[in-house]
Amino acid sequence: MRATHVVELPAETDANENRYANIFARAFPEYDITWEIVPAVSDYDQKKNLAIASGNAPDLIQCSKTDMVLWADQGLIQPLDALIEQYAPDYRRNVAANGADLYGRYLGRQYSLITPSNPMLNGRHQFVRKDWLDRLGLEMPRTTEELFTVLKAFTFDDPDGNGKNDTYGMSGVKNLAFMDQLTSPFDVDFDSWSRVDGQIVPDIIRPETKEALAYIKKCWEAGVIEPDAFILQFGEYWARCRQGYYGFINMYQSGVITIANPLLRKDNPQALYAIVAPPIEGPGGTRRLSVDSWDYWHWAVPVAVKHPEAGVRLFNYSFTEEADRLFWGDEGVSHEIRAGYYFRIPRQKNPQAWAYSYNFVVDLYHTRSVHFLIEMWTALARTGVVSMDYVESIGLLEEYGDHDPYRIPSLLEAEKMPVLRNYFTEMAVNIVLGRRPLDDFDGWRAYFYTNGGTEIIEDVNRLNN
Ligand SMILES: [Ca+2]
Repeated sequence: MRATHVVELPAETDANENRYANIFARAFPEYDITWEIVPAVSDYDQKKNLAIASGNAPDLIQCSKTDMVLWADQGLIQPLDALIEQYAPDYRRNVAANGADLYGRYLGRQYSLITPSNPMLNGRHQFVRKDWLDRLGLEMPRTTEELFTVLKAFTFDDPDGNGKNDTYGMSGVKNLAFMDQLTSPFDVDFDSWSRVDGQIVPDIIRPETKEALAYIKKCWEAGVIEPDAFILQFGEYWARCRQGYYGFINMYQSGVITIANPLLRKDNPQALYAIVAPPIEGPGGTRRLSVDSWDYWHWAVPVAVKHPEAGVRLFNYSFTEEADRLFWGDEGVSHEIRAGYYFRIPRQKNPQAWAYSYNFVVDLYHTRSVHFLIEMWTALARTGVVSMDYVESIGLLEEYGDHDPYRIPSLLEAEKMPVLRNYFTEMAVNIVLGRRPLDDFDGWRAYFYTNGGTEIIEDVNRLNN
């Protein structure tokens, strides 16, 4: 069988005679596997389209979501539902169980296998100033009521102890963005869609959004949200997060752990944005973290291949525990095991060998399972490359992450939704600021449905169910 992969191999490495290729060859002696390696994404675009259009496509072809939709429409690739059911138990356990496989669905069928990794590596999290909690003798808040109490203390009780009234409970970004700590407990994210009773609907029309708006309004009226919150640009918000003006922030984990915390500690060794764990629980018992797109690469199987199951099996292998171990690279070169734990060997000790195994783990092997990621970050944390917060943050995303079920963009949605979304945002901000009554939300829902919303929902569901 033939499989494509876009990756930059170390110099002078034979695509079919290297450690990576040999691992697959050993795992699947019944197939004669040929890897077709393309070093750059820019070259790959042309090559893959040429291959599939000429009927000379490999058995397993790496592609984008756009390719997948286009090729499925043209009948060039095959649905994989039955093959995944039969041949990909490890893929199902690691990817489908998280709902991430929905990215590969189109018109009710699974047309591609997907490689999830990005959001877990740098997901958005809610952080709280742990040192402020400690100074004021407060516990980590668990509910929306406790969160409200802490937000007030962070605004009015001089949590940084400098005698000045110069802090806020929290802030946000223009158009009610980056305020997940106030919306997630109500099971909504204003940018997302959710599956409700089998139908995918935008969160901004769900009744829970009205509850979330009531809570944001309450916080606003109590003065715990920075006055600029609804007009800040992302860059301004992030700059103020780094300067330590806010008690709660919503931010990408790498930014907080590797940039904001070290910066704050220069002036104050106690300063620490810690992950809010577990996430704040809403009145309905929901704990949720909004997770950005899992979408990375797709892998499709063309219609005319001899062994369609071979590509699916090969892909599934990447999710087995055996593969996790193998892809750590060579013991003594890329890692060592001490007391049962994996420790990364610093790159400086053996740059060439390490680079080779690094390519294995990071470039070739996109299809990492979640437990592998946790183990990888744990190992990096033990060797001091990152802090243990990283490990914790990935575990929390795995446990509470809510993955937007809306995967394939609808043209109708792209055309009509922005106008409706603007209407919602303006109304929502006015409700929070007290310029309009909360019950205007009910009128908004009616407006949405009669101004294209019904058709948008139908179209999105047609494409994604
Ligand atoms: Ca102060």
